[in-house]
Amino acid sequence: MNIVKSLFAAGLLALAPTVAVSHQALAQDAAPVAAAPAESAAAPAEATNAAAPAAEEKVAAPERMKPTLGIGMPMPGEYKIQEQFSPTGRQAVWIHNDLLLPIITVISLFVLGLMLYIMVRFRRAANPVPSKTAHNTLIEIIWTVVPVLILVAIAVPSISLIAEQYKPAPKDAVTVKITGYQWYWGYEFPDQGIPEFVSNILPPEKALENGEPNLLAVDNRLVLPVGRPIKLIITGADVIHSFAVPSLWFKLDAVPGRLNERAITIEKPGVYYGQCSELCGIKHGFMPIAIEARPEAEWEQWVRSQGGDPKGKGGAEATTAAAPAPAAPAKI
Ligand SMILES: [Cu+2]
Repeated sequence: MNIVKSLFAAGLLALAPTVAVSHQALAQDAAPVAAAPAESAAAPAEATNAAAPAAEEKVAAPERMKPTLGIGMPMPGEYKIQEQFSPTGRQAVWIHNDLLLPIITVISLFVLGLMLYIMVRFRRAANPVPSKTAHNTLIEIIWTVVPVLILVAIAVPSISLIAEQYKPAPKDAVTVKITGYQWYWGYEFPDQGIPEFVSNILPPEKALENGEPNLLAVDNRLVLPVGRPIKLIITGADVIHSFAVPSLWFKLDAVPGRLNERAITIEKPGVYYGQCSELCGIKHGFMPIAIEARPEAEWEQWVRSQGGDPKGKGGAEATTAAAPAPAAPAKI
């Protein structure tokens, strides 16, 4: 009899916590449990309804832009800087073509002329007894001051160009995170909520079929708005790469563990090609860059087609909003 009593008591003891917990659980969940059937019944209907319009409303991406021959790409036999489509690019080309080249040409011709004059005028036959002049204060002042003035004339616009190139992006800039991989590029629009997508080189036959330059054409282009500041944040995932697009006057290293940043504004719609410009491994020459610059409305359409929100600061706000949430359990 004692054994039966003990077994019964043990059974009660064993079941007690389960019963208590289940009562507690029932008490706590009473309302949700009651509401649950209605919700669960409604849920599939809602899900179906939500899925159907989403499929219908899915925005189609704008048609792939055709590149213009000679624009945003190198041409055979070309020796000049590519035509520029950004304010800093035009400023840089002005410095190169209208300031540096004339100064270099004048100095080279002047030195060449001086040498020819000396070779003729002071040759042994014409000048058998050479002058022993060692110093001439006036000439020494001139050949010190004139080069200083020339260097200052070059320094003023070139330093202002450097400052312009690295000016921080304004608040309304579109942010793109660019990551260099061996051997392709990853693009992400954190504010628009577009997760990283990968951009790979197109095979030659596909590039030809598209009417695009071989070794520069890619499958997924980086689509950007025209006339709006764009903040490019660049990093590398494995080794150092370099994100370079000559016609947009852009080159910035993609260094693992570091975020390099530069702002850019593209002035005209078009396809602008570039390449990785840092020796990064065996397929370094096969990780091209293609930027498709579109008018704002078309860019917004593209963002929607990727499931993003063109106006959204989603990424930044979501991160800030989500930040206090993990802090809540710490208070308990
Ligand atoms: Cu690379």
